Amino acid sequence: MDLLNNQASLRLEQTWRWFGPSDTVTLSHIKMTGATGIVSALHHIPNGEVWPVDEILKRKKEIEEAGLRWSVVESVPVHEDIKKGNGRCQEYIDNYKKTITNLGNCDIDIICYNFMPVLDWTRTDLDYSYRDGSSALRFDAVAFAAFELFILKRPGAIESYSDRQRKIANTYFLSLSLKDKEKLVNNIIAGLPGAEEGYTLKKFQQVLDSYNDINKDQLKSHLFSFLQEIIPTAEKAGVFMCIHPDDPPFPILGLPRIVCTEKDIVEIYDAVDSIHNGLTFCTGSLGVLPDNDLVGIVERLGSRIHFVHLRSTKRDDAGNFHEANHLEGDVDMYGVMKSLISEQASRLESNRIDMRLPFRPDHGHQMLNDLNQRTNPGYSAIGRLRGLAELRGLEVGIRESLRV
Ligand code: DNO
Repeated sequence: MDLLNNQASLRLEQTWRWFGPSDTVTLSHIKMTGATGIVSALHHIPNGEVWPVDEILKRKKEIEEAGLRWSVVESVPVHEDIKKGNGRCQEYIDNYKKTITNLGNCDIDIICYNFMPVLDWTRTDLDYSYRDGSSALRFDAVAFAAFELFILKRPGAIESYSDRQRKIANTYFLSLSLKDKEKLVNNIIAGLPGAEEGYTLKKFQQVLDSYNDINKDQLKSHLFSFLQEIIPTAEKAGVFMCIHPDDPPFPILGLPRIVCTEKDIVEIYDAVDSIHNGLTFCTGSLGVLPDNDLVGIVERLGSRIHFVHLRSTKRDDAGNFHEANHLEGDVDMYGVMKSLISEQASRLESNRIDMRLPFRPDHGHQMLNDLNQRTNPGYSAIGRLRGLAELRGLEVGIRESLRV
């Protein structure tokens, strides 16, 4: 059976993140990858403001004219006031609801978001030399410690480290040139692609300070109040909300983290028991914690997964990790893919509206001609294309062997 060309056969929807008209990987490039869905956001709209219908439709038309579908919004960012439950929190929640309604009215029905304080995803090294000559993203615990202890000089950072860790970080710090230090600061606080905020060092510490009185339980209760407000709106609009896990999935910079484990996800599901309150299943983020049973998470919580990020990470015992090739590293991609296929099959059986279950190849190494291009870290064309091709092959292979 020609699964690739058989329109009737069920497949996970293959999507690709596009950062809008300024992205050097264009819609016509994406078309050639075989992806059919676009994952995008209106990055030009300031965080907290309503996304107007005409702006949404303009972007949608551009995507459709390229023969693609705007499949998922990643992300409608959550304003810091909502996470902190202060300032103009209510106004921003009301705006968020309007954006959900507007997107629903434009037939865009999956919204990914995160609830990480201050920073979206965090890495220390954006051009780690991978063993095959490509360049990868990496989180180095010593470099991170050096940043907060000796560059940012965060009050309270000292308590987060043992004497030994501080000594190692200090030796590392002393080995850095001025240029290396600037690069490290930039990698951490200037905002990785998709993050809507970038900071100067001084501003960064002020923003961290604004979380001084917010512990894990408070942050959680702010998320739950947010969900209680927005999920009824999402239900009415026919929109599936899906929270992205914290990346990395452990506390950094003294900030609380609340979306790291299966238990966290269960609590979020329970906070508002609705299919519209779901998860972006990111294997790369969750996979950094060895206790996270990725296949089990899909088996147990899969019915509320609305969007999937597939990538693999490789961790060591010292708290470092780097991004591996999609079928290597610590993630059991075969097992994950198999459980996603079976989740999709059960949606087909019950004729669920959210049957397409979009995934995207998340991040990718910079390789071949990527190395000569200016691309968003993690989002080069060829590295992701390799990931997509491998994942697509894996899916077809599993379906063929299971005959599903
Ligand atoms: C990183 C991305 C994140 C993600 C947001 C979702 O590559 O996975 O930036 O988009 O955290 O809100």
